[in-house]
Amino acid sequence: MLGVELLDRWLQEIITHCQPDNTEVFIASPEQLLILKTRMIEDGLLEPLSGNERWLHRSDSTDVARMEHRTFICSLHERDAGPTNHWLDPQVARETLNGLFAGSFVGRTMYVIPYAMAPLGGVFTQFGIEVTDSPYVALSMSMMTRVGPDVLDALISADPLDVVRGMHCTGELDPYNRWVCHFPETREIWSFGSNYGGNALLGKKCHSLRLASVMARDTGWLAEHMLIIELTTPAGERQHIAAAFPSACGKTNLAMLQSSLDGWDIRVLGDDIAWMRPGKDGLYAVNPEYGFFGVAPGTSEKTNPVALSMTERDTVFTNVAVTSDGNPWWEGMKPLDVDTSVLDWQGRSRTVGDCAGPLAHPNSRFTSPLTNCATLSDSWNNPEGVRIDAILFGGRRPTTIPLVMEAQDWTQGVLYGASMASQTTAAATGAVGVLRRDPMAMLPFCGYNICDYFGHWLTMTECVPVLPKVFSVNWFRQDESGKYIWPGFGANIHAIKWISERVSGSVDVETTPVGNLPIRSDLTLKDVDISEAAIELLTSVDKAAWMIEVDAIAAYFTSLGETVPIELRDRLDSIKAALR
Ligand code: GTP
Ligand code: SPV
Ligand code: MN
Repeated sequence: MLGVELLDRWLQEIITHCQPDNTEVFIASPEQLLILKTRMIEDGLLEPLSGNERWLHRSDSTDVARMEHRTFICSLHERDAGPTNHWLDPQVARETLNGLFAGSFVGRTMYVIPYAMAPLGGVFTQFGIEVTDSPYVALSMSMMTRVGPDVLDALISADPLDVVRGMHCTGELDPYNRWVCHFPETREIWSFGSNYGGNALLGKKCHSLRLASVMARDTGWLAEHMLIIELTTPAGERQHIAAAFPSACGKTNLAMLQSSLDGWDIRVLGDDIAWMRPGKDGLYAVNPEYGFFGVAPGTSEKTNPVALSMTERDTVFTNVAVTSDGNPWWEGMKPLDVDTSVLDWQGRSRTVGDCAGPLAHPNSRFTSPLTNCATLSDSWNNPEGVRIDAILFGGRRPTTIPLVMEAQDWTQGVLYGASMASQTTAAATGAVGVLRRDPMAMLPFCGYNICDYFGHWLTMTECVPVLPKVFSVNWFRQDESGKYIWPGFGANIHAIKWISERVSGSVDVETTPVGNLPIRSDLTLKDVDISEAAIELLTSVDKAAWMIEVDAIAAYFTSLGETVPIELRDRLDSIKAALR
C-alpha cells in the first residue's frame, strides 16, 4: 500500500531527525492508557483527584494559553496569509524549526497518534497523525479526537495526501522560543515549545480550523469556531443552531444550556468547532471533535450544572486549584471559607482569602469526552451532520450591541460576522479586556486571507439551497459601573427562544437599519431578574452609538485593505445612510 509507505517514510525521517529513545504508535488502548498514566504519575505530570478517573495536570507556569504572536501561516505566498495572520516563508520556517527539532526527542518517547476528526464514514471525516514527545498531549488527544484501532485502519486506507501531518515537541518550554507553524499547501503543522491546548493538541485549532478553513475555501464548505446545539420546541419541531463567539466568550456555556421554559429542550453536539457543508436542503454541520476542552473558572452549579456533573468522572483538569480533600476548585465554583487552605494552580499552599491572585489559573481547563455529557444529542456521531437553521455571532460588547437581533438577509449576516468585536480574554496570552475586531470569532484561526474568507462566506448563497438565518447576540452589555446588565447563562434561553420563533416564523419583528429587533412583548423573560429600563436598553438601537460603530467597522475594513468584498462595504454604507 503506497499510502502506508509514504506515511512510514515521513515517520522514519522524523525519527532520524528528532532521535527519540522509543517510538510508540498510540491508539489509546486500555493497556496503553494505563501505562501512560502510570508513567505520568511517576514523572509528576499527573495527580489523581478524588472521584472516578479524575486527574490533575499542572503545566509549566509560562505555558498556560494560546500564543497568537507565535502562530504562523506558512503559505507559499504572503498574500494568502492576509492582513490578520503572521506569515512566515515556508522555507525559512522549515529551516528554523528543523534546527529546533534536530535531536529534540533524545531521552524521550515519541508517541505517534493516528486520529480522525468528525464522525467516521462520511464526507466530513478527516485523518491526521500527530507525533509528540508529550504524554499530556497524547492523553489529551485520546479524549479530544477519535483515536483507536478502527481509526488507524481507516487512516491507512485513506489517500495519504489527505492525511494532515503534525509534529509537536515540548522543547524546553522557553516562552521566547515557541512556534506554531501551519503549511496549508502540504497539510503540515509543526509546533515547538508549548504543551498548551490549542498550541499542542494539533487536531483542534491547527487542523480543524486553520488547515481545514483552507480546505473549506478550496472545496466549498466552512470550518468555523462554533458550537452546535439541537433545540426541540414545544410544538416538537427540531432545530439546530451554530454560534461563533470568540475564545472564552460563552460557547461551552451556551452549548450546555438547560431550558427553564416548559416544553423547550436543548442538546449539545459541539462546543467549539463546526464543519458545515452545503447539503440537499441546507447547510449541514458536524462537530469534528470528540471531547470538551472547557474553561473552568466561572463554571458552577448555577451557571453550568451540566458541565459540572460532566467533570465528575473521566476528566483531566489543567491548572485548577485543589482542595485538601482532593477536589478541583476554581474561582466562581462555590464559595469556600476564607481561611480554607488549598493548593493553587502551581501547587503552592494558599488560603482562599489571601490576596495573592487567583487560585486557579484564569484559563484553567477541563478535558472530558463528549459522551460524558448528560445532554449530548443523539446525532453527535452522525456522519451526515445536522441541518443548521440559525447562525449566531456574538462577543463581549460592553456597549451598543443589543441582546439579540436578526440579519435581514445573508449579506447582512456575513456583515455581522465580519464586523464582530470582543474584549480579549485569558484564552490567549496578552492583555485581557481590550476590545478588538474578531471576525466570525476566527481572527486567530482563519488559515488564509480574511478578505477572501469574507468572500467565501458570501458565495454560500450560490451553493446552499436554504441558508440559515443569521443573528447577532450579546450577553455582555455593562452599566457605567462595569456590571453586566443581562444575567446571562440560563437567562440566554429567552434569546434562543426568540431566535427559534423567528426560524419557525411565529413572531414578528421591529425593523431597524442595523437589523430586526424583538417586539418587547415577545420576550416573556419569565424569572429573569432585570428592570424594564435595562430591557429597553438591551432591545433598542441607539443611533448615535451605532453611527460611531459603523464608522469603526468601516475603518477596520479599510485597515484590511482593498479586497474586503464590495458587497460588505456597500451594505455598511447603506446602513450608515439609513441611520442618519
Ligand atoms: P473557548 O473554549 O476558549 O473557546 O471558550 P468558550 O467560548 O467556550 O467560553 P465558555 O463558555 O467556556 O465561557 C468563558 C467564560 O465566560 C466563563 O468564565 C463563563 O462563566 C463566562 N460566560 C459564559 N456565558 C456567559 C454569560 O452568558 N454571561 C456572562 N456574564 N458570562 C458568561
Ligand atoms: C480557544 O482558545 O478558543 C479554545 C482553547 O477553545 S484552545 O484549544 O487552546 O484553542
Ligand atoms: Mn475555542
